[in-house]
Amino acid sequence: MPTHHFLAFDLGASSGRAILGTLEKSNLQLTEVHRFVNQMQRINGHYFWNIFSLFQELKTGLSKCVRELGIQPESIAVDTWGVDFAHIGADGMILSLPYAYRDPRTNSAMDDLFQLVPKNEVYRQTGIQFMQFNSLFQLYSMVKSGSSLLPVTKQILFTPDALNYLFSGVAATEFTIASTSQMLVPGKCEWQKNLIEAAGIPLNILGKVILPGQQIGTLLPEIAEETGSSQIPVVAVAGHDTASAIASVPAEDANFAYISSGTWSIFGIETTEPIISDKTLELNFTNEGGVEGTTRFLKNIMGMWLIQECRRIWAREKEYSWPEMVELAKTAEPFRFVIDPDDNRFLNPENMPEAVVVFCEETGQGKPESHAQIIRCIYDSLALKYRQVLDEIRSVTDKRIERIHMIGGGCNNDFLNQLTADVCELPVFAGPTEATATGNILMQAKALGVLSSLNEIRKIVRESFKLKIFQPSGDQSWRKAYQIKTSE
Ligand code: LFR
Repeated sequence: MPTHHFLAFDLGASSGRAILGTLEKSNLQLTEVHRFVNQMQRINGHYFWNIFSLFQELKTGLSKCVRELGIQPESIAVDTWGVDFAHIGADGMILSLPYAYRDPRTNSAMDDLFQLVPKNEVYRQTGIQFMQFNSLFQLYSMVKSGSSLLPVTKQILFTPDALNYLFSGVAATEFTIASTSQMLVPGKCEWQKNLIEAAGIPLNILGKVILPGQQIGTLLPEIAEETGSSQIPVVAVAGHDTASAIASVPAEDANFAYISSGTWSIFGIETTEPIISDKTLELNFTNEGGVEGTTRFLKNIMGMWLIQECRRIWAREKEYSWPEMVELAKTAEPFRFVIDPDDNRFLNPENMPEAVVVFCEETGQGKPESHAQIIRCIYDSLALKYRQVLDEIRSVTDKRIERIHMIGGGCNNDFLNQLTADVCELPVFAGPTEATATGNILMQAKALGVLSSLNEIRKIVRESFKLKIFQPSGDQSWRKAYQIKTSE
């Protein structure tokens, strides 16, 4: 097999990267070509993504790959966070900066929509976890507030689709990212028409949904010229970052759960069919679309966001590195303070450490006084939340779960990996760190006919990356806190 090169653009809520994947036989090597900061922009009291500067950064990534590394990739593909979308006008222009999902405009949108379509009905029709920022509620809030943007929108494109569009001129809507909208029929490339119409959202702004793993177009000539690239294929991979990450879980069999650990901790299992019942509604599980006909049955847990935000606030006085924060946590008493990481107050507070302290005080636990105690509280609470979600999954499926695959940037955190193994009482297999870019790259290889199946993708991941295994230590000190937490 000749050597193949693919360029992945992986955008997260706090950073974006261009990563080159070099595939030689069954060995994949990654090279970070370009990295840049991403940040919500606060404008007129609202939060937006600057899609135009993001696009510029992606072009820089491609140009560096071609001009500095001297490598012409065979294709490019984009993955990003979920739910957000750009508005395309009748003349094909992107009409505004896309709103960012943490914008408060959707604060009451769920309750408002449930007046029109009851909550259980929305769940039955979509199988998606209720989060106020799902595209369904974003769009409904625009309908309700009489947005001036919606009437002039010809089509919406989710973030990866919008970037693909800027690269290729082709407006395609990819299944995994569309599934985060809460507007698809569960497990299908089909819009849930009645729900969309009941919400007053114009159906004609939603494009035909296509499966991941196919070429949608080629690089526009002017972009090829600007970047020095040839007119290579633009591929729709699993456009949702989490779906790309899960495609690269290095599992040999099906008996695993995964945690995709980044700004969010995404805890779930892979299933062949959506699981939708009164119980999964009550527990608020989601059924997002995966690659090759799989469903991602999972829960979004507010993950490293809590740590990132503490770090941002404390940086006004003291800048901590990530490892320093972990070392600090180790000095504090375990399981002394516990929060619910998914409490709404943590979604976008002005001051995260203060929000954590107030939660502890209001729940009668006293007041964490030091940074160490706050960080320890967040890590302990995440591990306890993982255990809770694991128990919930076990209560709704009979799937065997023998180990947890921890993937994504957060899997470098040995402390949290061990804590997770202890509290979940399962071995934790950590790696790959670059799960999302890996899934993106290997799906490009599949789209171009170099690879043929998800099994083959996962075999390459196993052979290319070294995993670290954390065995449960048997320490039971978490149990008391877990009992208090689950009987709240
Ligand atoms: C992770 C992620 C989650 C999604 C959240 C918001 O980056 O994509 O899966 O729920 O961001 O879109």
